[in-house]
Amino acid sequence: MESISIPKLVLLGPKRSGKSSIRHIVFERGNPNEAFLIEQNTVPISRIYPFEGDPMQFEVIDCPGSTDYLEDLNSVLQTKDAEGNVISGLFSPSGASASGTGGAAAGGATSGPGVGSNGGNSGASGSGVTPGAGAAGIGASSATGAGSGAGAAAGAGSATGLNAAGLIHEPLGLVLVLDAQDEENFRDACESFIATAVAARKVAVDVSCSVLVHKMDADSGLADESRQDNLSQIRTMIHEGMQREGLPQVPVLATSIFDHTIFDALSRILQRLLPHVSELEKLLNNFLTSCSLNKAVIFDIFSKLYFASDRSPMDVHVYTLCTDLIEVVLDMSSIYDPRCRTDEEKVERVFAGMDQDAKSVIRLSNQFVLYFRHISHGLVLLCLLNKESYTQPGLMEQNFATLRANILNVFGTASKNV
Ligand SMILES: Nc1nc2c(ncn2[C@@H]2O[C@H](COP(=O)(O)OP(=O)(O)OP(=O)(O)O)[C@@H](O)[C@H]2O)c(=O)[nH]1
Ligand SMILES: [Mg+2]
Repeated sequence: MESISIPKLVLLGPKRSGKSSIRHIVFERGNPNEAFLIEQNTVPISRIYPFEGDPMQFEVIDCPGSTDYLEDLNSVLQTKDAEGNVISGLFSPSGASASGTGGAAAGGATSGPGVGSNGGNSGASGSGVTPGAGAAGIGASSATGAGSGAGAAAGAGSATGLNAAGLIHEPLGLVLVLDAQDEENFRDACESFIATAVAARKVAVDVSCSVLVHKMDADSGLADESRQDNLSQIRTMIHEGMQREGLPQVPVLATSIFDHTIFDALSRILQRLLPHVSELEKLLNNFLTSCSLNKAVIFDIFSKLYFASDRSPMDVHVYTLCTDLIEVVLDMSSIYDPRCRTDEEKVERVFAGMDQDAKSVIRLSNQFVLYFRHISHGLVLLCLLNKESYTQPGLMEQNFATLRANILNVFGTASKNV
């Protein structure tokens, strides 16, 4: 089966920092109040979101808690031959023959089910993924079949242990999730992450890193002041580490599953990974000007993440208004349908009933109008505008028809380029 190249978002971090909660709450519409029920995972969990066939697909890999992120990355990014068989881990021991550029290095073992995305025994959208038995590994970790080799010191990211440059072509997002209360682990986790970023940039064409200082909420049991102190401590560690290694600075974002911050952070992170975001932003800017809008955003209706926005900054009030409207549309569309018991069923029914004319316009009690249109698959357009600007709905319809055609054109071009 031909594998599809889609961006990968890898969640790394110490045990219990909140990686699986983030995956479940954001990408699977989980209930934050039930996050404590989520079980610890001991193998990486890989899933494709939002849905099969969606024009803005990506893969999320939720790694088990650890402190050696280079090893984690090695186990989830394996190279495969033309038949999709795993032939090596990403980082081979230095003694192994890392063959030429673009070729999969032969250093690793030759068997073992794939981890993560699109191959091996574990389907891309399957549940658990088992670390490949044959992954070449780094340092002391499974050097199976690779012969001796000194092995790069785990976490050190030594170039001696790396395979050929440019091996990974799909955009790779590395996200370090830290528990804001876990002061003891901050330094080690940050250093291990920086070493991983150094190593990943040697083998992947397009890597972007981010740090989430997570559990920044009253439920965490830490006083607000201490949380802020920890946040600035982590910002300094990451800033200094990146500077030392000559790497570009990375965003360090405060998040919690109990408010919009985690959705906002992941929206921003995904916008750096997903294809066509800049084209979509240009189209939204033009639409905003031609219809005198205050804000125009493309959301994924299922996750409530926004994948593109006009150039004006997204603020929390606009985000909340937009996501409230999404909930209203989902509820109204499914209210009389007994088949809609779960959120997933609701969204599926909405898709089934949603055509290109699906639309909702809500006049708010202040001076604003909220405008909703379906674009394609789970993607919807949300706009905020002044009531005075909504005097010619016909013109807005016409402009939207052009916008939608242009967006579909962007996706059409996209699929040809894959
Ligand atoms: N207060 C607070 N607790 C959170 C938040 N996110 C997750 N938690 C809690 O943190 C605990 C650990 O969450 P998990 O998602 O299992 O953490 P993990 O990083 O996947 O853990 P491992 O699988 O061991 O690596 C759970 O009890 C969650 O309820 C948050 O934003 N705020
Ligand atoms: Mg977990």
